[in-house]
Amino acid sequence: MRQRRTQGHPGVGRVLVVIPTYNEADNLTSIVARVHRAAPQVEVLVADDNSPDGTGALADDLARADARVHVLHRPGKEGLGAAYLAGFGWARRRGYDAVVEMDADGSHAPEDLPRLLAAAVDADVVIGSRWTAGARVVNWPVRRLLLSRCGNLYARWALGMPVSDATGGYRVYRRAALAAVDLESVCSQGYAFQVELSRLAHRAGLRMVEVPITFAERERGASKMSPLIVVEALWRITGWAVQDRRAAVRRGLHGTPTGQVRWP
Ligand SMILES: Nc1nc2c(ncn2[C@@H]2O[C@H](COP(=O)(O)OP(=O)(O)OP(=O)(O)O)[C@@H](O)[C@H]2O)c(=O)[nH]1
Ligand SMILES: [Mg+2]
Repeated sequence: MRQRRTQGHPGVGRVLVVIPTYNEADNLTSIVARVHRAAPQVEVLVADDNSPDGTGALADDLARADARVHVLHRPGKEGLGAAYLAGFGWARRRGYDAVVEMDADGSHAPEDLPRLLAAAVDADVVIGSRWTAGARVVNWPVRRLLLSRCGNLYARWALGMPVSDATGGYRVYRRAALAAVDLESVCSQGYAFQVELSRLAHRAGLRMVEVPITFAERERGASKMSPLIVVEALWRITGWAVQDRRAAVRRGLHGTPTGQVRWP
């Protein structure tokens, strides 16, 4: 029997889990089933970039069987950031109270979702963190561990944000959080996309909370991580850091704030 839509998550309201996909046919069915086992009341939006492996058609099958599943078909591969922005817009137009970011590859355990949503009751942004006490990273090679750890230390130092895992992509944004940041100004794609949203949220004065997660290396399908994504993140973080320092100097000279965030 086709599942019906739900009434929402207690204390948070209607929740949409946005899952961006590119060639995730081996993972999609299981991740969506795990989401609904862990949190039956949430809805899922698969944002597929016309995956050549048929992930989009598979998502349509899942949506036909379950009214809690939706599909956003995009014409071609444009990167994680663009897929999430399209998903956020879709959620805002339909009045969801919170949006969750989750990878399709199983690295973000749906079983952690109830804890993230519980934290969202008193926060604007919840970050599932690999680098706070109680978190675990499973099966990652040392070079990936080092890259993530060093990248996050650099982002924290360069941007002055009290966030341990600014590159992490397992998050909850309450509706107020998405309204408070200027999503149209966001231009980055990979890891930098998560850092950029963290920075905008921090600058908007939003309540950000980190919850430890168990992060596992993907078991099926191919990673879309590339050296370009790392270079983009380093480049952009350094650019924002320079921008922030220049703005601080100008404030010192003229005594006027120069924030980039558009306030609601
Ligand atoms: N729609 C869409 N989804 C994407 C794109 N690139 C990556 N994704 C999805 O974004 C999620 C994260 O991508 P991964 O390939 O796992 O990248 P990653 O997690 O940074 O890298 P690994 O740790 O190596 O897995 C997955 O669900 C991908 O299918 C894209 O261009 N468009
Ligand atoms: Mg991954």
